[in-house]
Amino acid sequence: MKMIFLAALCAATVSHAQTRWNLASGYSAESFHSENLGWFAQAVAQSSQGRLSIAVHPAGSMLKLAEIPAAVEARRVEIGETIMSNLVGQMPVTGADSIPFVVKGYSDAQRLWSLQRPLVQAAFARRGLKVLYAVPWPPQGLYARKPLSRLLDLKGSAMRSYNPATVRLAEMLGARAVPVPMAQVNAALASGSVDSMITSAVTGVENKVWTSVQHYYPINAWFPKNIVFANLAAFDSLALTEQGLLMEAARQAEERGWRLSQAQEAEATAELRRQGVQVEPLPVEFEQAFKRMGERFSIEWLRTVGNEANQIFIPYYATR
Ligand code: PCA
Repeated sequence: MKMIFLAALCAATVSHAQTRWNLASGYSAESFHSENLGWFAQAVAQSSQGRLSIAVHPAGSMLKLAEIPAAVEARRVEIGETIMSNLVGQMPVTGADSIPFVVKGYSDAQRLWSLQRPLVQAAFARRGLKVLYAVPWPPQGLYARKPLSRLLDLKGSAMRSYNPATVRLAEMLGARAVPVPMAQVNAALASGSVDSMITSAVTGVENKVWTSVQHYYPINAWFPKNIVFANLAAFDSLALTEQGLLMEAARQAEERGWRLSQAQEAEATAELRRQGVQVEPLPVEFEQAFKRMGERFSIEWLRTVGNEANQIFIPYYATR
């Protein structure tokens, strides 16, 4: 009898216990992704009435971007955010995010994510990770110091890279890939160590690129997503109610994040213009040559991934 009473007491204590988690992100605190992480943490704290609280550590203040996935796997931090396509080496299916010229707009990006999500969830689960939500960066455009008229103009230039896909593209273009974290883009452009780069309008604005770069070609090359994920064992150790509240907050943060991303695309492109950056389409021949290169890129990726890639792209093109 005493035993039963004690067990009941313990259970009651556990369900009222406060769980404090940390969340590591490598992107700047001002970025819309980080703002959304703050919203997510607050939503969880509110809905769980403080039983689960999440402290957000942006801008690499806890862990650098590249260190985050392994740290969450090892449960050194309970939640992490990374750019999904960075994980293509360990989880090839995440590479669907940065195949050039496949996704043409936000609704395509949504469709891609809904097809990719079950495979991504399974791949994360195999590494002991629980997917919470994913939000895209605005579409990726091409920035250049000098106006571009043909693909060859990029040959021999220094091109900033931020994931394996941008490294491979630079290679295909005959350019030199220079890895630069997002927060150091401005300094890299100013020092002349980078001549061109593919990234979003919003990243251009955050880095005030106009001080060294005056040309932006909004080629909508791809819509890479940031993914937010928890250590699976940590997730499983939460009470079922908290698990549900966490997933509900994640669902809402995902919806909210997609809306923010889309709003940022328009605002940031307008800001680039206001700051004197010439925003214009690529010359037609350049664009065609670039798209052919994109096709070569996708064939390479399809070959390395095989069947899982078909599971995404056969329905993707069938429902277009
Ligand atoms: N900004 C991030 C990733 C994609 C983007 O738009 C960066 O440039 O590193």
